[in-house]
Amino acid sequence: MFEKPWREIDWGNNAELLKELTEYAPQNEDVRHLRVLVYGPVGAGKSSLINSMTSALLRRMAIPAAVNNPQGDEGSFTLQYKSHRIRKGRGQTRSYFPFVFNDIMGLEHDQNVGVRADDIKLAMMGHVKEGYKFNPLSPLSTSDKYYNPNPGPDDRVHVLVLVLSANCPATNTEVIKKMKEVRQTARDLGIPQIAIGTHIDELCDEIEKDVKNVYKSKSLKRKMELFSAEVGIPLNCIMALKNYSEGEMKNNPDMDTLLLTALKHMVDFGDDLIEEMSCTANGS
Ligand SMILES: Nc1nc2c(ncn2[C@@H]2O[C@H](COP(=O)(O)OP(=O)(O)O)[C@@H](O)[C@H]2O)c(=O)[nH]1
Ligand SMILES: [Mg+2]
Repeated sequence: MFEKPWREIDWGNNAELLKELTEYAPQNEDVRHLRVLVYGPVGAGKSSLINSMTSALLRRMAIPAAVNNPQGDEGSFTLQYKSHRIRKGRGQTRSYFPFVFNDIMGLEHDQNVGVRADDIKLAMMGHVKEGYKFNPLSPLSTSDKYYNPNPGPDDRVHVLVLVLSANCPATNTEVIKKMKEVRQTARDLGIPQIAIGTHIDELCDEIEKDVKNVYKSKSLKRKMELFSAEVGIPLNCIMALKNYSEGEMKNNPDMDTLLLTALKHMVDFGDDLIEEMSCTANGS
């Protein structure tokens, strides 16, 4: 453990983060919601991340929007393109947060399993319609009814989030190759990128005892540096957090701080792209 954390986190300031996230709205009126595309290997914690950020925002355990059911036929292997929204308020005042999450299993070393890199590209560009079931063996064709030929500004992806487990051995070279391809595409499309390291509690006992130790752990820092080198995402765009998994009944404020901080980064990054899009549209 380092004596001092190598990254400063504003613990105990959830109210401010919640306020900023609750008040957020895209300034571009053509964009109803900011779209976050979450990808990564199966089991990394993508569905859990969406559920955990929902819990952190609502300050209560929420019925999972992205159900993770390893036994069920849906389960982690679902290849359907589906947007997850987060409900804000209840009854008469019911509305949704202006961000949506899409979750795809994109990084399997077995090329017969995961979503294809060319399909991830189509999703980033907004060409994939809700409900499409990805086929690992063939890309979505332009004649398919799930192909959207004219994506609107909120069909496209505004921020790309790579989820990796910190508790995994070195990443497979095929997977790294595919990640690089996806990352390159995102860069060409001007889509900002963030990486999230999950399962940090399983990597380090001190983090398991207290998540506030996250940026004091030497093993986690090494792991994040390794991620950064492997996937080519700068260290300052990689965040670590612990997801809620089975067992928790109540929010943990420190876990929420990490979740909300990560969500705030996603929204800030995505909003940069939305701003840029409106400048381009206005010709300025
Ligand atoms: N200990 C721990 N378990 C996690 C964490 N994130 C996810 N999990 C568990 O890892 C398993 C896979 O998570 P899931 O969200 O389904 O991964 P996905 O396939 O990427 O959607 C589930 O049993 C989760 O409860 C985490 O941060 N810590
Ligand atoms: Mg999942």
